[in-house]
Amino acid sequence: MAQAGPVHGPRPAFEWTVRPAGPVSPALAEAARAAGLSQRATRLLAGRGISGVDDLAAHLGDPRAALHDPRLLPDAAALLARIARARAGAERVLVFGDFDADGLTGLAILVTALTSLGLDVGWHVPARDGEGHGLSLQAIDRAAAEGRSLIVTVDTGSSSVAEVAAAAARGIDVIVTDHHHLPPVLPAAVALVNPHRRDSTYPDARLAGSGVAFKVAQLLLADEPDGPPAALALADLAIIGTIADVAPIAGENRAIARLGLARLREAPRPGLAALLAAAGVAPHRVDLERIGFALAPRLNAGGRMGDVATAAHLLLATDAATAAELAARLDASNRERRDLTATILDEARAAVADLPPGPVMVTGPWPVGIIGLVAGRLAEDRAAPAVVVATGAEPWRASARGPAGSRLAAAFEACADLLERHGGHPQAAGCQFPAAVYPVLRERLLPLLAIPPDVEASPAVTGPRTLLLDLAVDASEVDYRLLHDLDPLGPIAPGDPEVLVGIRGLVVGRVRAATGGHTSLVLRRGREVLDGIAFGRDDLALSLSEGDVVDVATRLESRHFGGFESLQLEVRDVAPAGYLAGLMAVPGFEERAGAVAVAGVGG
Ligand SMILES: [Mn+2]
Repeated sequence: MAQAGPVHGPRPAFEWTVRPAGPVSPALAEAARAAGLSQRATRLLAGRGISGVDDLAAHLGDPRAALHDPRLLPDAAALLARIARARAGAERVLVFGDFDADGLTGLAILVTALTSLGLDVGWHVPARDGEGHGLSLQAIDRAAAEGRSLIVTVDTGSSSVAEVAAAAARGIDVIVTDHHHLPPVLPAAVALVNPHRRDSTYPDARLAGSGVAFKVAQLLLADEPDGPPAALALADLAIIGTIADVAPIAGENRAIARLGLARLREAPRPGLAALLAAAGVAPHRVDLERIGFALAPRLNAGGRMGDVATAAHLLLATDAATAAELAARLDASNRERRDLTATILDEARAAVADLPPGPVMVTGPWPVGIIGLVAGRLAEDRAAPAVVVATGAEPWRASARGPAGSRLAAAFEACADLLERHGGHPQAAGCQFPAAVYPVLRERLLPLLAIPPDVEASPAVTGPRTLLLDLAVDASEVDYRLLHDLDPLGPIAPGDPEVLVGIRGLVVGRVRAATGGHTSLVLRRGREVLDGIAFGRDDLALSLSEGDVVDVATRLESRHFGGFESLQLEVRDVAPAGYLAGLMAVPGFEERAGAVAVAGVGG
């Protein structure tokens, strides 16, 4: 088992832990066998907590069975009645979506669904800098100018009391579809479809704005010819918004994830196919993480760079040529956004360089779409809350980010008398205020942002970085059967522990630095080689040498290239050979990880 070779090579950068396999009851073993799972796959699932027969059915069964009846949405009947009236009267409709990836994908869902009902549908996305959050008066003007008598909002509108009233005064009805928390006074909308309504009996309130839009599409198309499958085919859009909004991938969201991923991998719509190509992601390799770091930022980039319409046009594109052109434009916006973020980050870092440790507040004439990203990086740099203020236009807008233990939203709340608007969470919040109050605000806010010393010292904030491995195997056991056994563990949401394998006893062949701060590796097992890439680990190119015998902590992927398929390792960490054997030799490990589980499967 353990490699007898010399123990040298790099120390691991992380502390590795092998996840103990969960208990496999005879009933689970039987159900898993019936579902075609191997014993190893069953143990791996049990290790991740899927250890009951019902859990297994929900995890692997038909995702359509996990979707709830859309008629349970609050105001479903009122919405259907108003849309039926719009169809009967050949009314023109305006869909109003928020400018982020959740709002944009939700907008594309409802524009598609309403258009397929034969309605004349226009759309409007508010400018991030000029129109802000909520239904905008500009959109109402536009609806009036275009003769549209019904506005349907997506991912926004629950707080738009004045705007809904303004629309009504001009003879325009509003249907709100949203997932944001509701204020005490609700807008007088024809329908207010929000699963967070106090009187809502909808079974799962974790839907994102695009998820609510997806459910509304199911509701609208339920009785149309070919309507139900057409509604399900919109799950690819819904999952992008769901991931971008960091909604939990559980319950109905997980069903949307499975449906959406299948569609993205097998038959991506033209706009998404073009966006994947621009991001360099092959459709069959799309997973939730790639949606989070490749698709969502590109959809957001247009809005951040002052061009909100491109992303919506892209999502609605019906031909590949148009889609490719729009995707290229968004990709350029994304690069521009990255460059601009880097420049602004340099400016902001310089502004705080000489300040003592602790919370900071910096100002600059920066785009509102970027200050949140900059605040996040500053907070990371300094391990302390950071507030970044955009001073380009009155009122000033601020974005705050902080490490665990921060109380950002509460600090803003305590200064509410100075603020025009504020909101958010403990670790991410925002506000807006007249420039004149800045000196007073700064003086009051900074002490409120300080994290108490006892919190700062807690291991949750400063603890060692760990890698949680789903299993450890010998180098000879790495094959397509292993990849196949790992597959049922997904889809994994960004931020959740990824599926990692510890591989014992590989020999380093070629190792070289790759562009972008990565290391490319060739790892040998006997006469065979495995290709590996270690993203963000340029240190490995220096610390590894040919001939080193190592253990690796890695993701296992299948790569298609030139008509061939091969296993590829996405290496997270490297340790000297024997490191994994040492972990497994801890007393009691075998019992927890193997013996009990195997006995269960046998019984
Ligand atoms: Mn949202």
